[in-house]
Amino acid sequence: MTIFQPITIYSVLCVLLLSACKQSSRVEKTAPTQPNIIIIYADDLGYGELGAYGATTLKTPNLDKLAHDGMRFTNGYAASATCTPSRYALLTGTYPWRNKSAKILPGTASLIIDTAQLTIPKLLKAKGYKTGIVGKWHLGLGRGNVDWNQHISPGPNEVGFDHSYIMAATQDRVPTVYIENGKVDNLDPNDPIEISYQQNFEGQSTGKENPELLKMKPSHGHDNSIINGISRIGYMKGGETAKWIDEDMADHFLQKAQQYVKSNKNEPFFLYYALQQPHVPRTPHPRFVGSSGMGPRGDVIVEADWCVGEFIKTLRQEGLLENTLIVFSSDNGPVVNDGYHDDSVEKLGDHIPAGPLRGGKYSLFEAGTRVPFITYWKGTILPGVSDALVSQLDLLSSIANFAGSNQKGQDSEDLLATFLGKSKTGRKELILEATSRTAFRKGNWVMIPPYKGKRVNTSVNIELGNDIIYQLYNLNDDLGQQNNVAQAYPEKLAKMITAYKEILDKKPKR
Ligand code: NG6
Ligand code: CA
Repeated sequence: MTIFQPITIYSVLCVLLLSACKQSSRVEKTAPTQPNIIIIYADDLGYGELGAYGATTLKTPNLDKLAHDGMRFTNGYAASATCTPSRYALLTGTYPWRNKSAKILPGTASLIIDTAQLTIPKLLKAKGYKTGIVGKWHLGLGRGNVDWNQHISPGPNEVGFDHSYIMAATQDRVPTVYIENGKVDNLDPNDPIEISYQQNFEGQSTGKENPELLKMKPSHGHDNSIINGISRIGYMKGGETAKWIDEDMADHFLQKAQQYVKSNKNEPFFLYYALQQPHVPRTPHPRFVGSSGMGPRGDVIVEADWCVGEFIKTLRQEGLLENTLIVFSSDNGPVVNDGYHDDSVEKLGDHIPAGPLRGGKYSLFEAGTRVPFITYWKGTILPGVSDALVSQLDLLSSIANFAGSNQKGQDSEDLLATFLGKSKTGRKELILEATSRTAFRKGNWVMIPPYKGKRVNTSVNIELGNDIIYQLYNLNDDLGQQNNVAQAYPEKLAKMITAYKEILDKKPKR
């Protein structure tokens, strides 16, 4: 009897251990232990554009719900007042002014993220995440002279994304095709694509020479190749079957994002869903035409809001909502007329895209970079409002912490507790950037150094923030930056200049 006893205990232990192992592997399959992460990123959506941020005429119920049920940041910033630099900073956690290529790029630009550089998808991949991007890229592709008919590389797949379904640059720039994992989607090899930003191809109509062919006319720029009745920036020939239909783009990207979630739901995943709205050309699907009463600009914001609602619905249906951190923001501030006559100015009515802020896209004033910024995680982030100073730059180090990685971005602060609503502490200071100029925020003060350029870009009707003297604003009592108090607070100004220069001068440029 005594001989058998240890064996019995041993076998009981083994059975227990085995069943525990089985159980844990089963648990892992159906409910990943690491929560999913999704960044939904709008293009040119201003601080005052959502109901949750004070809009009254424009209705954005789905984004409002996200904001009300999650954490709504009132001092959340994009790293720049234009697209490419903001997206560069978002993915790398590095200030865009450290990279001289981080400027608005043509569709033929080379990839501006070094393939050796740390990115959000790269660090997540190392932690076992599946990583995907659907939507606008605008960070360059290839190494110059891209042949659009071959495999296009390097691109998103070489900087950390397992899966990519993108447009190369912007909706108003050629090539107007979707690219899946480096391959133009639906391309007929017998009708190859040719792209140039210098000269037209023989026999191709342009907005400049054939305005009668246009359904949307340019107001400034945008008068090169005509595609789908809209003239673009740059010239394109061929690739007929691959060309996107602008009015279907929102549905198309939404479907790809939903598909991505469905096929990756059994493992932890990261999805960067980069919406194309409300950037020009604004082309709502016919079912949204007239939905805002504000013309195409309002209509595509309603459409984007709907897309977010549908996307969240998919997460709910797949049982993923309680296990997914969602971040929503925009790449830069608003612009009403950005190059097409689309009734955006005429039909704007009472809507104020910048809300209480001064400036807009391209501007060093607050509306250039301060944007809607929402974090949402059902059941984990308690509803609230946070005034903490946060930047999209900070997502890299915070997400790293979230996923159990000790990686850090060069200029990225770990504000995970703040993003999850557990702390009200933000960063102390932040360099703001707009079209290669910089300004500085510290606490509630903003300092803009002197810049000689014109004060107002009259084509887009936006104050750029330029002045020949130093500007200093106290956002505490002057959110709209109406009173330059540089002269009244010389010591404060001097301190701001020193702190600003310290950051600009001391850290190495890439
Ligand atoms: C500008 C375009 C503007 C927009 C912007 C990029 C002209 C006159 N204006 O050069 O329409 O495309 O670039 O916007 O061509 S961003 O949001 O991608 O930075
Ligand atoms: Ca943009």
